[in-house]
Amino acid sequence: MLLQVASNFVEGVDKAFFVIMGIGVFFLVGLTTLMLVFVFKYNKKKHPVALQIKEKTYLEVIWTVIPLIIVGFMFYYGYVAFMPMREAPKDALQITAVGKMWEWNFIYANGKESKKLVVPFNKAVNLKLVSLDVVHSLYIPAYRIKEDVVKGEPDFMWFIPSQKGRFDIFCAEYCGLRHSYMSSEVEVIDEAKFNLWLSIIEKKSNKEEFPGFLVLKNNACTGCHSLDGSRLVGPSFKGLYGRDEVVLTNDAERNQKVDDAYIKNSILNPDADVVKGFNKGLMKSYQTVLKEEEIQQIIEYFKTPDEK
Ligand SMILES: [Cu+2]
Repeated sequence: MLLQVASNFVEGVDKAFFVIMGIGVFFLVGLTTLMLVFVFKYNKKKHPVALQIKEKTYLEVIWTVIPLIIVGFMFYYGYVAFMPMREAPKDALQITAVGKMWEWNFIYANGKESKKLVVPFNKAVNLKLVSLDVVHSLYIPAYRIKEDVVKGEPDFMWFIPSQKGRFDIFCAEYCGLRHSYMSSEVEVIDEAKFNLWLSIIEKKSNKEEFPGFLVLKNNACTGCHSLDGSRLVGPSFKGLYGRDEVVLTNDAERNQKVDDAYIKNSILNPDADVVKGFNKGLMKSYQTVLKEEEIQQIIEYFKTPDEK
């Protein structure tokens, strides 16, 4: 088999695709050939006077009815493949897929969260699609399914994985600076193995239990500021509190120790003191987004030392 059949939707979508492509190729070749034949057969040397044909009703009927039948064919195959996608079985495994700038998070019924989508082999899975910010699109090419994820408008997509293994997940709707990094994967495993995996809920580290950490996560701060020291759009949060930074204030370089006042000011006026080596104008002010209490929680979170 040329193509892997990794989900229950592969056959229908591929059939519609090849029917439409087949018709397209047929007309590309047919019309091109016919044009060349006509150029040769009816050129000016052989036919100096053009023949005018007027009002041939049967011709008009033919070139209306035949294309109608052809597009009817295309519609039929598309419809037959598409309709089952909108009817999820009632007993499907429910998982919430949360998209935010710029990562996917999969939340299971027992509260388990995972960055990759782990599902049992040959069981129907229903993903509830939720966005926390802009429009994303969950796309699993191997399964031939893709659905927009829009904030405030929860949607769903479902599938039955018919092959074990790992398959790519992409975000297929341009959603900002790190859109191209917004990928994940589906991992299809045996049901017994899946149940074991599902039952193990990793304990969060103490630091992640701070309310400030939730504030940072829910506002997608960690999309631009890493927690592990790696460089993203803005400076990393790792070891932030007490660090000496070289900042640019009104284009003048100066040293700044990261303290309460500096953190607060950087949240409210991000462009006031920009850390050297990073760009101005990329972060919005959180003046109207965060409450004073939440800013204090963030500062408390930064104050706690990193665990080893
Ligand atoms: Cu996205």
